[in-house]
Amino acid sequence: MVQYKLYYFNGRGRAEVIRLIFAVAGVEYEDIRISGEDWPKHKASMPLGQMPVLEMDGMKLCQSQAICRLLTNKFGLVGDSDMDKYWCDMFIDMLDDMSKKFPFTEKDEEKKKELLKVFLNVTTPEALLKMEKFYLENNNGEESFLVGKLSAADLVFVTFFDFLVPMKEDILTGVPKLAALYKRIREVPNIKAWISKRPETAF
Ligand SMILES: N[C@@H](CCC(=O)N[C@@H](CS)C(=O)NCC(=O)O)C(=O)O
Repeated sequence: MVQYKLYYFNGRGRAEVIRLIFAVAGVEYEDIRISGEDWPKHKASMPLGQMPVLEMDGMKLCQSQAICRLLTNKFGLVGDSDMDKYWCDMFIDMLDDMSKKFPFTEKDEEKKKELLKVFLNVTTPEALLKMEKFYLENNNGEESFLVGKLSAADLVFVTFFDFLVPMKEDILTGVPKLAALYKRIREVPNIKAWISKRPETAF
């Protein structure tokens, strides 16, 4: 059996999709959380001096999205047909575009507040309308997961909105089908179990 160790800070951040993949697949791993204080001691031992890092039978792998693709391919969470795989990647790219617009790096607090307002009230709701349209077209109007069966796209979606919903509770109100999808993903038994036991962290 492959031995997995996941190294990250004590937060969901860029590691949470990886944790959800393990939860859905029912695969054991060591969830190693390094404090900010201890990080300088570990930095040099990480391939790119950053985390998350997944250690697989002693081999340290970096870059969260590449790790996710490796695991979702391995555990069958990418959709069955070539077109489902395309849609899975396409939804992930859409979510990636949305998340890149979050003002993470803005240092000026006032400016950040303004940018965040636009992000939560304009930019993201507009992108969500397009996403909901694709979701319904792709599933012939059926209310299933983003590409029919549960896939990496759903895990990226739920992780992103677990981050945004506490900032704006009704962010999904304008897209009722995606709001229902968000709830449906969180009700998947292995996901629900992980969410209920994962450490409470700010982000
Ligand atoms: N593209 C990388 C980015 C990794 C990254 O920026 N990691 C941050 C935490 S989210 C980090 O390790 N920061 C500490 C440092 O750079 O010293 C990925 O997705 O894995």
